[in-house]
Amino acid sequence: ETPNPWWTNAVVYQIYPRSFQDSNGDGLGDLPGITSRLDYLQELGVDVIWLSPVYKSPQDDNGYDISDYQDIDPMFGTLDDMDELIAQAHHRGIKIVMDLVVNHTSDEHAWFQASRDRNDEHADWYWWRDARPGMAPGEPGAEPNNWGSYFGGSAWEYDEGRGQYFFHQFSRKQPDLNWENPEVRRAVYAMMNWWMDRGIDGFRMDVIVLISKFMDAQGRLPGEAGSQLEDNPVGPEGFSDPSVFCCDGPRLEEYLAEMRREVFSRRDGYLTVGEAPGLPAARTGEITDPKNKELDMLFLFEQVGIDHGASKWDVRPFEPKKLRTVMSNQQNAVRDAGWASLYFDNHDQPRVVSRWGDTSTEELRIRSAKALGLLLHMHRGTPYIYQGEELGMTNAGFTKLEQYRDIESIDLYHQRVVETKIQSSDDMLHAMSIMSRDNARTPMQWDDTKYAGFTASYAPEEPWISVNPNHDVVNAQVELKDDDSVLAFYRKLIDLRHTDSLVSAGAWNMLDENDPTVYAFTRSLPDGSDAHGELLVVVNLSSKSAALPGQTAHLLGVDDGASSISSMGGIDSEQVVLSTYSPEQTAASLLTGSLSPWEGFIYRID
Ligand code: TEU
Repeated sequence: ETPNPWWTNAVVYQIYPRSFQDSNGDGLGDLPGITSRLDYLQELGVDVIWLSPVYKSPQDDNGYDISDYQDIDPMFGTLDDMDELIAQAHHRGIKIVMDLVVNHTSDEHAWFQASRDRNDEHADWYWWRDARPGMAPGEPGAEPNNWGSYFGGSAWEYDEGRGQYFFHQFSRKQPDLNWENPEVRRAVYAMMNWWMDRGIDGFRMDVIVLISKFMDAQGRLPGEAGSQLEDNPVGPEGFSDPSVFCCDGPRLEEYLAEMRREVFSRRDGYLTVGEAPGLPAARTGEITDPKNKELDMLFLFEQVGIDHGASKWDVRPFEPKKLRTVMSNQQNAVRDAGWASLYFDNHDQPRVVSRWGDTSTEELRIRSAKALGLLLHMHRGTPYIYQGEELGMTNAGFTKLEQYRDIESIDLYHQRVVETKIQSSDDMLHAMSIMSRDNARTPMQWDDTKYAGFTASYAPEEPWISVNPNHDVVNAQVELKDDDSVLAFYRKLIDLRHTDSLVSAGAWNMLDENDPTVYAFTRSLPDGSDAHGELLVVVNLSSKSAALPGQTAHLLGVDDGASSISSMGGIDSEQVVLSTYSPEQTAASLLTGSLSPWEGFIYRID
């Protein structure tokens, strides 16, 4: 039995550099700012930092549009600053994982600029296609097929210079690379090795499941003239959805295995996590099975889709049963082989305490932030903390279009409200206040000064996006001094993962799967292992009190009223390992069989 890899009991902290810490007063986060905050991260106890992109970029999609993979954008600093961050992080026992964005480059990348010349050696590095036969190039409707971009409009952009269209799943400044071309793959692997040799510890791979596209035997994409493959129907926005033809394509695992061989086969101590929008949980077992030597883990999207209707702008209420079903699928997919990532927050998702918790009072915000953190971290997998999640930071509270910065929110506002009138302005602005990616991108809240300590209060420049007004009470400075803060609670969760092998390695078993609001499960190791007993995790995911569900009550020996407790040796508050209330309050809840709002706890059963 090979020992579990180091990342099975590691915790990863995601930094969105633009919003983490500004060190030179330009209102933009930067690398020296991150380095100045490493002691905070070391004290929190995280093992790895995942850095969202800091490479040279026109910043059309906040750095996910890269124009030079081997240089740092001046807004963040220099390669020397990057080397210093790597050294200082390693000095504190923290690894650095960078964001690999190779499904697409920026249109300002030298490769793309060269590719615009049909005779250049880079001519076939992107997806170039002629206009539909019989149509004038550049005319509406002349696009090679009906595919739409995730950021609105057609997924095809006409390039006058080359006289052809190029494909872009994301913005028109993010042309998709042609992974069918071995030269593209070779160049990507060379760049990855250059970074690994520079001392980083792995990659988070942006939309990596989209790099292999479905084509017919002649290489024609679905819906293209003469293609054997039928396209999806055109939707209300006037375009068809390309995702099913670009997700988990026929050569994906071939490419992932090749990348593993070319970059990681002679290395150790690294971590690879692939972002997998659209990938069903069942595929995780294969792609992260160590035998297949592809990826260590994946970011799945089913849990961050449970409150989406036809689109994420069609917001549905949070239903704990839906969350339980999705998380259960993900846990079962890697029960025997492979590994799960655990996340609710990142730079693309609204903040979970606003999304699924309750921020109507400070007490409920704190309790629900702790409850959701405990729920996530106690599953089997590697937990990811997004900057500020450990503070219980909330959504931005924006009400006006001009407060937003994210290309996805702004471009889709125009597509849905102005161009196609799918939604009214009020509806879309309301949906954006709940779902926009900018909710996660307001500056990190360090203290209660004017700009929350993200940038100096005397800084010449305002932060690039507004600071949340609640930074006067929600900030690291105040929480570092409070043993009952969300921050202190996250530190305990991280410590538990480092010290208790039941948390990192224990099997996950669901309880009471039909309960509408109480989410319960156990973590246990096979008999004879070093950890004793099992851990019971119970979370009331609502702002109302809730009855202890049947299977859970039975496991605790409290299922037939208080009488049995005295005979069963009773509930012992000493066995409450962690609670969003006090151990004594939770012991009392178990005696009465009624959980308080957002009461979540871990109970050790010997
Ligand atoms: O996100 C991919 C992705 O699927 C997101 O666009 C997500 O689906 C959407 O934002 C939720 O509505 C990655 C990066 O994390 C994101 O920031 C980039 O915009 C995108 O890829 C393109 O690189």
